[in-house]
Amino acid sequence: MAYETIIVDVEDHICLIRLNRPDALNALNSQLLVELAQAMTEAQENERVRCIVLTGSEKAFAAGADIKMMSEKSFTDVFTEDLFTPETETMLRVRKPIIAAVAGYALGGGCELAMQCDFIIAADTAKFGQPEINLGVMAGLGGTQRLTRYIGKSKAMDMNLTGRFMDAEEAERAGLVSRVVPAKKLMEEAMGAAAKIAEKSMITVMAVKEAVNRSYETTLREGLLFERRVFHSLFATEDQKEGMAAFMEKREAQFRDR
Ligand code: CO8
Repeated sequence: MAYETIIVDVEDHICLIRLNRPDALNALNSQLLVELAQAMTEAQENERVRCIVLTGSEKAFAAGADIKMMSEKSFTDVFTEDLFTPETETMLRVRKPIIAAVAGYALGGGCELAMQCDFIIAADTAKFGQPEINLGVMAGLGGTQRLTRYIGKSKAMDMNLTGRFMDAEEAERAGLVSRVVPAKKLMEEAMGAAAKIAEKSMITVMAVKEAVNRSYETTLREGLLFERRVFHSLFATEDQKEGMAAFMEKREAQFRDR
């Protein structure tokens, strides 16, 4: 499918999706989110794709939801259309791993979109924030919920109430991002991480993603039981036999996703 607001490339088992509204610092409007949902669905369905990388530009991952688009909307409008919800929920159903590669601004809905990915690799230029309070609104796609779980109440309150930006170093310290790299190395690092994941057994990769995500939805006891049962079930796969045999034979495993 031809897209206008994103650029999609599939190469070496990795689907790279670039947000592409440079004039608006990749602000998220309905078209972009519909196209992103479509690209994510295609990546999920494409058997060649084993990992997805979502990125923006050097200046901005995304500077938030499109303020120009939202400014004329009424309560009735946003409530009735359930603004952005159907589009963004598609991404949560993707079972393949999604890495966010963030340089520059990841603000408001941009920070929330990055948090919907499985992990975030940040350039040293990255700036995260939930500045919606400056617009007389608040976060609506996870900025008060996911962010609080990721960085704790105190910092989440600080970010959401003052609207201040957090640089990459602070974001790593707080646990929002998994690693920080020089901006020039961002894509190399993100694609390298995706390539590493692409080498693994897809069944195991999807099981890990499901189990980690479960930890946010359930009690510790239930989560541990879920983890243990999924661990047990992986012994039904050929890839478990191959992975353990390869270790003992001191060779690389050849996983076949079954
Ligand atoms: N929406 C629309 N246009 C934007 C946005 C945005 N969020 N951010 C930047 N732009 C546009 C600017 O208007 C400007 O366009 P133009 O040249 O036509 O005037 C262009 O991008 C470049 O921006 P600036 O000139 O402002 O660039 P600077 O380098 O001076 O500043 C900043 C960069 C600091 C990122 C600044 O642009 C900024 O503060 N942007 C807004 C950040 C913001 O408030 N984001 C939160 C938006 S609200 C939100 O995300 C809610 C999400 C929840 C949705 C929930 C649904 C359920």
